[in-house]
Amino acid sequence: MKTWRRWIIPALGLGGFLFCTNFRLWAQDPKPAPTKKVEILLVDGWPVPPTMKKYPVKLTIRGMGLDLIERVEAIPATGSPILIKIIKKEKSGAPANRDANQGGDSHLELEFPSGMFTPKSLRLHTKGNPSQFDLPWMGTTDSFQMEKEPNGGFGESQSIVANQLILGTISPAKDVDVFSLSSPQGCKSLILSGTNGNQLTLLRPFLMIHTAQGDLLKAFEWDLDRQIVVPVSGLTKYYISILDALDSTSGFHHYAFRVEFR
Ligand SMILES: [Ca+2]
Repeated sequence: MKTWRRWIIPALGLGGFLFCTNFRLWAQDPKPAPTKKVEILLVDGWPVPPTMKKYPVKLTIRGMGLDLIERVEAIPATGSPILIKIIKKEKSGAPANRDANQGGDSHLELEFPSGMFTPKSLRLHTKGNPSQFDLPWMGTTDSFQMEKEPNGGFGESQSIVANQLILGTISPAKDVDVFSLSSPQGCKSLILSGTNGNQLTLLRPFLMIHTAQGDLLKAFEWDLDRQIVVPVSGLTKYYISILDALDSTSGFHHYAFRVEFR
């Protein structure tokens, strides 16, 4: 009896330990590996529809898990998806000292084929798991003007016209883009409009509007979704300067805006 008592407690203890250990292993085993997040965060420049550019159109997108992408399709407004060539896909550090949450952990370089189409969105396929992302393509009917460097001061400002989309990038380091335009007689307001929704840009635009005499009319940080109305009195020249509020620049610091007079 004494021998039985001497062994029963350690045996129960050992049994309990083995049960708990195996139970923990068993409980952990069936959990599937977590699906890696695939996300588009940034686009290199404003993605003008391929129908508006000289072919082939190249585009770099940055995001999370893009090195896992196996196939990319552009989804047109009508018709079948169009296969997009992947030139490069790899893990890479975020630009402009950003962390992966803002700048992604990987990038894809894409080449759009020739042909008349306007993508509405891009569909990215990882192994057996298509994920669809909407890229902010501008409508094909929009007329636009690309920024031309150098345009860093009043003296070398780029002349633009109202009611046209202006596309540019704050790069290289210390870049400032200055545009000039004239208001028509009788107008009372200069209206700046950006683009709605996801910008896919690192830029935090800081804008200044000056008169031809160099008087500062307005300086403001702009979220690009907000319409800005500045009272003006017609028939004069205005300068619009744009830079990054954080003094940060890269190929992913792009913008799009238009000016209207009323
Ligand atoms: Ca620039």
